[in-house]
Amino acid sequence: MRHIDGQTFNQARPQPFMLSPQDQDNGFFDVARVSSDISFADFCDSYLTPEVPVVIEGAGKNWPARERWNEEYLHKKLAKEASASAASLWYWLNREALVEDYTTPPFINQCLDSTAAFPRKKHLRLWINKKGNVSRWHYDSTFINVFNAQITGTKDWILVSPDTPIDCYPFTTFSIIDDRGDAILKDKIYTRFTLNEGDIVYIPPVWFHQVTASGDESINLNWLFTKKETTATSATLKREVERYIINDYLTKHRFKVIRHLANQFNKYAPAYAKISWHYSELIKTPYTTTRTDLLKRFATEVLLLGKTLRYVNNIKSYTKTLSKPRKITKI
Ligand SMILES: O=C(O)CCC(=O)C(=O)O
Ligand SMILES: [Fe+2]
Repeated sequence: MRHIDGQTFNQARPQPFMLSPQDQDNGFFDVARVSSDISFADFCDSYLTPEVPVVIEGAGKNWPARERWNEEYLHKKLAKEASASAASLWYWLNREALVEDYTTPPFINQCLDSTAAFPRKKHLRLWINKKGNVSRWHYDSTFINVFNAQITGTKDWILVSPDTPIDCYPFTTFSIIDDRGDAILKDKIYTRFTLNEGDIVYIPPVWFHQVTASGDESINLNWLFTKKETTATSATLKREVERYIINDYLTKHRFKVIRHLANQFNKYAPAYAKISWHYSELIKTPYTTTRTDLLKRFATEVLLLGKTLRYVNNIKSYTKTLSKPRKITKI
């Protein structure tokens, strides 16, 4: 049974992720493109359930936001918006914010409202980025699914499949910055494309991405949700499950000192490194971990410390280049 009331989007068996590499020697594939009138059922079958990225073209072509939004306009609005807060790299908003300027496509509302997704309070992120801003390789933690709408400007995206992971700093979802440029894509399954004004990209859970603001001022709006269940079994999914189980074990450890260290880490680590899970239970996956898997994971992550120390200065210089959100002065 599939998609009854749109509430069972993970019940269907996914199709294996079929690539159509243009060159058998490398893993490049063209991102799928669909029109914005795609139905929720088709979106589930082709993209959401099998966790395949897709660009939804023209969804926002008539949104007033395209004309109205710039940093000054948004700051005036955010000052009056109760739900607005600044995070490390973006602003948080709830779903009632700024709705006079855009319309959420119906299939996105159905994803967010489905009982097959964990309830969440903060559904929207808003990014305001200068030309040239690079969000370096990472995947979004907590198995988040992202719809990223390009409101103004353009962004160049590279997405890497979770089946061909990129090394991250230990326990984080943030890739080691080692300046290898495109060499990082060797042996990866990936796609690259430009997201134009009015288009939305769907980023499935644990897909790696690097995003460069190529247009003048780039403003992006994201809708977020996490499915309660996935049928995916990628290497990155396994890592992510193990990260949460290890974190859970340490934060509930019978020795207070271990609980304390684990909690302090999560309190002070940068957003991308935190491993707290905010939902009622861990996402259901076909993957069951053994003690050996967890020990291996722990060892693998600890071994990455060496590489981390070698590149730690890269993080410092990189963070200086990011366009950070301005403080919101509430009125
Ligand atoms: O737009 C960007 O620079 C980053 C976007 C991103 O990482 C996301 O939508 O998850
Ligand atoms: Fe991201």
